[in-house]
Amino acid sequence: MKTTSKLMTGAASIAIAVTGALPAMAADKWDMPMAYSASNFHSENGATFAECVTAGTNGDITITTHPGGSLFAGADIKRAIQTGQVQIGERLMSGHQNENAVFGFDSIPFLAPSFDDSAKLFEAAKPKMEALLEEQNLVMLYAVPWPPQGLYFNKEVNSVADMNGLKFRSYNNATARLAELTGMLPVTIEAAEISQAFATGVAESMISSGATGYDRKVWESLSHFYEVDAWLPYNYVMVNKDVWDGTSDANKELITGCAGEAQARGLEASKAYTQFTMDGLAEGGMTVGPAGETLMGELRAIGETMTTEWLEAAGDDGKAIVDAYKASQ
Ligand code: PCA
Repeated sequence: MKTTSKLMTGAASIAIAVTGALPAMAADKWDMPMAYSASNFHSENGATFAECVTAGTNGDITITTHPGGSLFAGADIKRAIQTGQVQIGERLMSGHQNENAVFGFDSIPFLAPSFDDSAKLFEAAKPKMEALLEEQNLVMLYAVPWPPQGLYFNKEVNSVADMNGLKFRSYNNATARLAELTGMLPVTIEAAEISQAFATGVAESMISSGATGYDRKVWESLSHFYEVDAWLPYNYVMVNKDVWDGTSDANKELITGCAGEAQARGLEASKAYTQFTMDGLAEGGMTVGPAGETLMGELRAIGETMTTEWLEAAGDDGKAIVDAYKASQ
């Protein structure tokens, strides 16, 4: 708005002189829905990013975060940004796997089970992700992985047979498929809702990070966390492309700088939270440790099935991502 007023045409200046009306000088207000609780490290990171933008643009752009699914639930956040109901927001990237299998590149069991591997996989996938998002009127600003994914249960589990018939909370297509292949019953539940789901028995197990179990205090209902290191799914922050295109170059540069800092800070937080939150689960009373060899062997076989299925569903784009990742290793 400020730029527009400076560049105002002569005719507009005359109109103002005549009517006495001032051009709107109101700062841009961006609402940023986020699906995870305010205390989660992604949400804290997003709040710091928002402050960085608000302070750096001298209030030209004010970003207000809305964590915990309080403005839009996770599943609705991307559409809200695409359609301009909000300007910016954060979502689990693999949550879009039902639109296009390629979005699930980060939820392929055992393909990239460490922070280093997952960073390489993300770099391999990034150009395709950016192109896909642009087609959907979205611009990715930064992305941060969750800690490695492990299995939660309300009993000791040593093999896939022990999982048979359990109600399993899923958060994307890959987790629902994992449930099917292990004889469990998938039910999709947002992270913000899981404490209640476990307390009421709607779900009895899940795959997630130590961070999510810790945030949601799942030790109140669950007893075991098995480190499996299946994959590290990404959350990302995206902005509506029309909003982005309408942002001044100076502000774009500032926001890109804040996003770069958020990406680096988020990665460090994710690493630090890996052990911190597993310790927290143990302090809460859970049995925490690596999955046994039998279970791991069975999960690896299921992982191969899921990899084959994903490559079929994701076609040439999926193959190009996996090839680029393998070449970077
Ligand atoms: N927490 C999120 C996604 C992955 C994770 O570690 C969740 O459980 O919804």
